[in-house]
Amino acid sequence: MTEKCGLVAVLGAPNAGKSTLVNSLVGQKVAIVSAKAQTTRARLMGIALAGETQIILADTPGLFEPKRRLDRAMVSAAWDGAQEADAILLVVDGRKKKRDYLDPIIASLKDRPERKILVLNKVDSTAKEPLLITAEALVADVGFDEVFFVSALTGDGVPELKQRLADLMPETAWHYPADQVSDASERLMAAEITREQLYRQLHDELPYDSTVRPEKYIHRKDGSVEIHQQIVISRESQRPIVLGKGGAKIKAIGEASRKELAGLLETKVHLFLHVKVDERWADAREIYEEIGLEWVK
Ligand SMILES: Nc1nc2c(ncn2[C@@H]2O[C@H](COP(=O)(O)OP(=O)(O)OP(=O)(O)O)[C@@H](O)[C@H]2O)c(=O)[nH]1
Ligand SMILES: [Mg+2]
Repeated sequence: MTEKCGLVAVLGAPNAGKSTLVNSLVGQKVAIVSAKAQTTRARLMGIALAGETQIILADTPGLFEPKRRLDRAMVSAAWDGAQEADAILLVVDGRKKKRDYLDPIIASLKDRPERKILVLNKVDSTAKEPLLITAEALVADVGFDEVFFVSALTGDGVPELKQRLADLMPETAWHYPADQVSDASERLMAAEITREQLYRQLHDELPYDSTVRPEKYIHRKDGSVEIHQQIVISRESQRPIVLGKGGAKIKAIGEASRKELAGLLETKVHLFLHVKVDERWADAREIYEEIGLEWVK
C-alpha cells in the first residue's frame, strides 16, 4: 500500500473541545485540556495514524475577539494552523444554544478553499434536537462539506471521523516518524502538563494570566530526568493562592505533574517548581518564542 499523509486544522471557539478531540484522534494525550477557556496557547501538531495514513492534526488556540497582545498572538496562531490544510474541522460545542459568538469565525471560514468539516462536539451531554438545528444552520451559513456528531470525551463518533479524515489525506510519504505523537519538545510538553495541573487545581482562583516556563531539563546519568519550571503569575497577591497553606498547593500541583511526567517519559522525574511574579510576562517577547507563538504588534 502507498503511504498517505496530510494536515487537518482543528479550529473553533475557546472551550469547544478541540484539544480533547485531537487527543482522542491521536489515541493518547498530546494536548492539555481544561475547563478554563483559552487553555491552548500555541499551535500544536498531534499525529494520528490510521493504517497507512498519517493524519497531522493542528490543534489551535480558540478563536475569539482578541484584545491583548497574547490574545492576538493566539488567534493569529490559530489561523496560521489552517494554512495549506487538506481539511479544516470547525469544532462547535453542541451544548451552546446561541450561535452568534460563531459569526466572526464563520465569516472568516466562508471563503476558504479547503475542505470544511463541521464537528458538533459534546453529544454526550446534549439533546439531539437542538444539535440538529445548530448543524443545519451552520451548514447553510458556511457550506460545510460534511457534518460529524461526536463526543471527544467519550470517543463516541471519533473513529468514524478519523476514518473519514484518513480517506481525505493525499498520497504522499509520512512527514513524521511512525512513533512520534506530537511536534512538541519534551521540555515544552512538561511545562504544559504543569500548566494543566495549575488550572485544574486552582480553577477560578487563579486568573488566566499565569503561565509555566521551562527553565532547565537535565538528563541525569542514572536515566532519570531533572526538570525545573517557573510558574509565572502577574501579581504578588496571587502568590499565596499558588503556594497554598504551608506550601500545600504547589506541592500538590508538583506531585500530580511529576507523576504524569514520569508515566509519559517512562522514567523517574525530579520536578522543581519556582513561583515568579512578573506583571509584564504577557508582553515579554522571549516567552512567546518559548511557547511557539509569533510576536505580534
Ligand atoms: N461533556 C463533554 N465535555 C467535553 C467534551 N469535549 C471536551 N469537553 C470538555 O470541555 C472543556 C474544554 O475542553 P478543551 O479540549 O480544553 O477545549 P479547547 O477547545 O481545546 O479549548 P481552548 O484550548 O481553551 O480553546 C474541558 O473541560 C473538556 O473536558 C465532550 O465531548 N463532552
Ligand atoms: Mg485547547
